[in-house]
Order: sequence, then C-alpha cells, then structure tokens
Amino acid sequence: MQRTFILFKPDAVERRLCGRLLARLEDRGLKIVGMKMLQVTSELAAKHYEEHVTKPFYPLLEEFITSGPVVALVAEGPGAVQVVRGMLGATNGRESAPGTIRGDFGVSRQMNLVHGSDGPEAAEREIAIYFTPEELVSYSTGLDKWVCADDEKDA
Ligand code: IDP
Ligand code: MG
Repeated sequence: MQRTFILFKPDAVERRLCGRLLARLEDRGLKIVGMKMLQVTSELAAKHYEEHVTKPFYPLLEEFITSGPVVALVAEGPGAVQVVRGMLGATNGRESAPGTIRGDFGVSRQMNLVHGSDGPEAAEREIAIYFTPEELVSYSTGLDKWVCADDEKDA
C-alpha cells in the first residue's frame, strides 16, 4: 500500500474546514496512519518547499504557511499519491474543477487549503520531514477488504 503526505494549510484550519476535509479522505477509502497539529516554522517551510525556495513567490508562501497552525497527515491506500492529487485539483482554485477540494472551497492560487505530495519520492521525503517513524501507525481493520480487491492493492 502506498502512503502520501497531506497538509491542511493554515487557511483550512482558520476556516474550520479540517473535519470536512478529513471526511473526504476517509470517504474515499484512504486510511489515516499519522495525524498531528503543528505550527510550521521558517526552517520547516524551507525543507518542505525546497523546490520553491528560490522562486519569486516563496516569501509570500513562507509567510502564509507559517501564519497559523496546520494539520499534517499521512494517508495510506492503493495509489494514494495520485488519488489525493486528483482530489486536490489544480493548484489555482480558480482553475480547479468543481468536485475537487480546491475547486469546491476556494478561488486562490496561494490559499488552496491542502497540500498533497506530487509523487512517491516526494511523499517519502515529506513524510520523513514531518513525522518520526514512531508517530506513524500500521493497523488493519475489517473495512480494508472493502477498499479494493486483492489484485488491485499494488500501488
Ligand atoms: P501544488 O501545491 O499544487 O503542488 P506548487 O506549484 O508545488 O503547487 O506550489 C506549492 C504551493 O505554493 C501552492 O500549493 C500554493 O500554495 C503556493 N503557490 C504556488 N504558486 C504560487 C504563486 O505563483 N504565488 C503564490 N503562491 C503560490
Ligand atoms: Mg507541488
């Protein structure tokens, strides 16, 4: 099963949307295997958004992502990285399709509510930045067999 990193950004917490966002992940059949609330520091922001640090918009992104508490999550499921990216929609809320998180809850390019890893390597890197191995749990539930058939499990 694949794992992906998800962050409910400060706008999601500020707007009291965390419950609804979490419900969307659970409704899709993803299993939450790590979750915590924290405040992103400048150092953490630079690690997370390593690829964007030199970009002109980075100062605004840093200011935004450190502006209030966030909720960090690790979700597990078949093809979890791609599934979550699809649920997020396009980066700019104005261009995200209705039905996606960004397309249903916003119209901003920067304040787009949720981060999701853009590939399996990014997922591994980001999970390691935000979580220690002890903070992640492995468990099975009776519902697991209803998420997908045995021959679909390889992510
Ligand atoms: P993604 O979150 O859809 O992967 P990226 O291009 O990786 O989008 O950008 C990371 C985050 O930086 C975005 O989610 C958004 O919050 C912010 N961002 C992206 N482009 C801009 C911009 O041009 N101005 C301000 N913020 C931006
Ligand atoms: Mg990205």
